[in-house]
Amino acid sequence: MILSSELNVPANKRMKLRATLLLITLTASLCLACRQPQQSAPPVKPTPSPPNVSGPPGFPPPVMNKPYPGTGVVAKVNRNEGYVEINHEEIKDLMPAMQMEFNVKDKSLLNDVKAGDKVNFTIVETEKGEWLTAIKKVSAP
Ligand SMILES: [Cu+2]
Repeated sequence: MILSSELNVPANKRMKLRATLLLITLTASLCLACRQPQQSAPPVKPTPSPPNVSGPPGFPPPVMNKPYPGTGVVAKVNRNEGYVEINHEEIKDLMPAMQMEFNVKDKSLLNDVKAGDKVNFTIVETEKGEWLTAIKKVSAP
């Protein structure tokens, strides 16, 4: 048996040799490890980043330029800025019940409604935003 110290190799080279052997051993065992059948949890599906036009949770993405009918009670009318705040019921396939402001396509739509009125209205989604395109008083408070 030949000991490494008996070889005519300088001490620093022997160290390098040992380090190399260690590296090879480590690499080999790592390779074996990665060939083992995977027992770990199933791969996690990548979560796609939500598109800008996704609907609220539980609702499909809004269909552009499709009229969505809604019902609610007017909370506030702002004719100068052209919006109306409505406490609305669920708008089917668009959003759950909530109180929110809608910009109106035409400010004159707000001429005949005031806070407290129960209304039917129409919402249209466009690439540039959400518009209230029609509003009709059903009953006054
Ligand atoms: Cu809403």
